[in-house]
Amino acid sequence: MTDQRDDLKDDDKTGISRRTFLGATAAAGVAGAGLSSGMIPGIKNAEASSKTNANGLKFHVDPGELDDYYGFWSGGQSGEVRILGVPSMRELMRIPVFNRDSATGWGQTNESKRILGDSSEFMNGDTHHVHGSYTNGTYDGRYLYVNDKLNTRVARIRMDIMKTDKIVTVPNVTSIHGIRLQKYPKSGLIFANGEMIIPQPNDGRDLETPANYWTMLSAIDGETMEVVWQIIVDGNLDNVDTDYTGKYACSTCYNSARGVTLPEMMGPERDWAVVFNIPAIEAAVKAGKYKTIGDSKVPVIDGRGAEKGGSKFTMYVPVPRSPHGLNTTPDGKYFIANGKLSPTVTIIEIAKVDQWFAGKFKDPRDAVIAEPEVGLGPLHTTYDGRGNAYTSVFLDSQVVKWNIQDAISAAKGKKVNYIRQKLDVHYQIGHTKATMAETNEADGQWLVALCKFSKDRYLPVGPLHAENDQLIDISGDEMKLVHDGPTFPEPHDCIMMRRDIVRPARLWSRDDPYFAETVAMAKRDGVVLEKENKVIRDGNKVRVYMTTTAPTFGLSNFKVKKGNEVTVVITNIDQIEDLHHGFALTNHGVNIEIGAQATASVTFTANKPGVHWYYCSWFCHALHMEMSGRMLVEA
Ligand code: CUK
Ligand code: CUA
Repeated sequence: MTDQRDDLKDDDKTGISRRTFLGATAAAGVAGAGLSSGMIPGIKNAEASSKTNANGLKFHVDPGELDDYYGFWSGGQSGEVRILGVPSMRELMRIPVFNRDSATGWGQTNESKRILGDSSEFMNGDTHHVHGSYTNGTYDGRYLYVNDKLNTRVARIRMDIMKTDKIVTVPNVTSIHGIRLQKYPKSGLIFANGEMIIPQPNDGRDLETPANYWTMLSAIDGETMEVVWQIIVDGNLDNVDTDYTGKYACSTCYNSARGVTLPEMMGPERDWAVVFNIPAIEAAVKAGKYKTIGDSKVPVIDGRGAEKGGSKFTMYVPVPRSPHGLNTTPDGKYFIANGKLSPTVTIIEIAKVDQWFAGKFKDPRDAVIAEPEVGLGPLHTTYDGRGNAYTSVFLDSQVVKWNIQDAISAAKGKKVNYIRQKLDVHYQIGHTKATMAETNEADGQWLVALCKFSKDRYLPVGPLHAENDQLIDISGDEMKLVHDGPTFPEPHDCIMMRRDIVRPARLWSRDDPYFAETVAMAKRDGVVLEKENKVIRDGNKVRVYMTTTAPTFGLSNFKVKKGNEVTVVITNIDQIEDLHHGFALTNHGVNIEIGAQATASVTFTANKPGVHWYYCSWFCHALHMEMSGRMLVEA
């Protein structure tokens, strides 16, 4: 990993803040003049004016103050991931993943196209679930993983540079919805739910024979991002979570009738939560007891058999029909499935899952130890680490706080009210998530309600409304709504991570694998990227290498012929944190970001004879406007 920092509040690692640099160079009018001047204290804590609420938790983050948590939000139809500060709910950054990004050139640079791979033909995605990598049951700050429901992909984001670094298209399934990571000893495996059922293989056969449509859970290696095995199930897979020993994944599974129309899907009274026995599946794969489907080489295991309660790989726990969210309690004791159409949540005891797989009892339903009623339309549940659960109820537009042990006692006949509080949210809530809730360090400080609707809550902005991510203080006995946060549609889910876990780089490292292939290409061309400005002509191909340092490009012009395939490779040799340059080529749709110490490249065809200016598109210097050059295209 590249440059990492010990203390967020230190000033720039290089000892030169961007502010110092810009101020000094603006005065001197030349690059580099500010390098020896002193630091400007960048960040101050303004404790005096902090606002607290009735629970005493500070929710107002003053200018210059830092948030306590990083929030990672999926971006829904935008296909991206967003970074928010919590509790301020300030949006800090967007990470393009499956979308195209005009600011950074994601989807346009050669480096990003390599990562997008074959699927770079798609310009979009639909991200629902973002999760952080684990070591020993809690976040380790290495990676984020996110699904693409639209184009059946899973992407990984490196948390040091906060850029997408691998994407895999999952074979044999269509539409990846829920994803979760193995929590112990580390992730390990990424479990991805294929949602919709399709013929196997989906090559034109069985078009009119839905009885032959199936879907699968896929396991992806978190390091290589290769699909290592898949397992066929009865029904459609919705959401998934894992236990805290690395043994199980559990998915909600609807459409047990495997219908293809709504009435067919609504037929049965019960669907399932399916528990996957990971060691049993891995043993079968290792023993070669699998098949492959179509062109795919991925081992496929048969995990069907719901009518018998399951198989040695799967346990089908009956739950009320069309369940949705599935969330493991941070103590690792229970899987909780959310009823959606039923006003209940179903508590499955994981110790009983062990017993069932060991053959100690027959009916998987006996692993359900309580099914408390919480409200209308339960979608997702999150936890405070103090024994309370918080369930989003979509139809009631509420977050319902309830006590897990009390709900279990009530199911055993004890007269006890397990509901602690129902808080109105504004409104039509989808996911809800508490800080660190998906880890064994759930700390019960903040909870976010991701509301799908915000009508009447904000200034109207046309028929399309913002969504409303509401921040709720859960540190005390009572939930307190403290903040409304409008967001661009549609974050489905988010996670919130203590800030000490996240160690972002401040500058690129010259040996970063992100642009290693481009560096290798330069080497083949005999070009030293950090020093040389050179044009290499290779038949119809032209490779233009140049450095940038504020406020100049290494080449003030370069000449090509009409029809040349031009690759421009830029290396930003500035060493100043936050000092990016852009390479924007007019009338060619080219605009990419080059971070300090990074190399980025872009390839296009020069098909218009004439003079075409390129300019720096990221403000970098007092003479930023003058940072430009000409591409001369001969007829
Ligand atoms: S799903 Cu959207 S509200 Cu895709 Cu996690 Cu439940
Ligand atoms: Cu370089 Cu603006």
